Amino acid sequence: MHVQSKRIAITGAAGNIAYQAIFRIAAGEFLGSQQPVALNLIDIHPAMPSLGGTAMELEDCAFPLLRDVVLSDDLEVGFAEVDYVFMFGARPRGKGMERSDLLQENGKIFGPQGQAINQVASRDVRVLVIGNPANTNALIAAHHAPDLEPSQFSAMTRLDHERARSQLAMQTGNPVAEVTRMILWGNHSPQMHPDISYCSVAGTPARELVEADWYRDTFIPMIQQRGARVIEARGASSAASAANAAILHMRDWVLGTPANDWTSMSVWSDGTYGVAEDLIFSFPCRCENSAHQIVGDLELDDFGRERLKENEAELLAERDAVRELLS
Ligand code: NAX
Repeated sequence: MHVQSKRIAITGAAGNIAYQAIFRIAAGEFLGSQQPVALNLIDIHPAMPSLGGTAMELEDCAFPLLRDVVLSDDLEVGFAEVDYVFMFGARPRGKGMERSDLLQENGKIFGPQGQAINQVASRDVRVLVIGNPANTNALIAAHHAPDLEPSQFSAMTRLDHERARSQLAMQTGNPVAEVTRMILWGNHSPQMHPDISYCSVAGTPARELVEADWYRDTFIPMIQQRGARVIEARGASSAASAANAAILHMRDWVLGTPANDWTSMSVWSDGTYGVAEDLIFSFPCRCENSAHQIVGDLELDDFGRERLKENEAELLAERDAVRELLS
């Protein structure tokens, strides 16, 4: 039986995270071993020679599922009829650059990209923004795609979610596969809130397995600062783990979250948990057939509610800083 290829766009394709993601996607780790794929690799003009090298390596892998590779610095070519988009491309924070400058500079990238996706991508496209500040970049892209639903855009907090699962597994001496129902709330920033209130470890509530002090004073800051610790150690930011999380995020969104578990995704807020609408905010989500649903019926304690408010305030301030870039 002939199976039609799915076309996947990857921005920032000449960058570090993309280099860790592209080969895994071409090997079938995103859509499975029966689904042929075509890759549209997008970057800025000066990166095209380097991208040519990546294309040669893809040929040299002779991946059975890989049917086509397009390289482009033209958004209308790059996003034409794509089914899925991984947006890694972004400007790094330069020396002396304030967070507000970074928001502005990257906002200018994500507006035109959202517009091009709106014009030429598949009407069922699913978009994941990884480039920082990821949540607000995703909001800008969604605002520039009025013919699509805001729910077709998301930002990545999955790396933070997996970091939290892994540290809890190590602290309790369990295999990480036994850690379910972790929640990562809010913004992909040091303000993010990793929440173990509903987490289960090998069937036991996590709260019964760890001290409250360890959770608040050690675990939460460790997850919030993990990206910075990786940069200190490697001299470069997380790449393989970020690529892994991006593939997990998209795979669960499209193919579904496991039964009896959920994941954390930054998605358009519809007011659930009292979070202001029109923000891209990380919530616990269940997915099925490329649709996500926010798990909206969890009780929050005062501590959790305060952390959500802090994250909401930070994202509202980010939105205000790019107000003129939102159409
Ligand atoms: P790199 O600097 O290695 O790569 C970025 C790539 O984007 C470069 O090839 C650059 O030419 C390209 N680019 C710049 N402007 C572009 C445009 N207008 N269109 C297309 N491509 C463009 O960064 P890398 O280490 O790959 O990180 C990519 C992004 O992920 C960064 O913004 C980084 O901060 C962010 N991260 C987000 C994480 C998350 O959990 N959400 C974690 C990892 C990472 O820090």
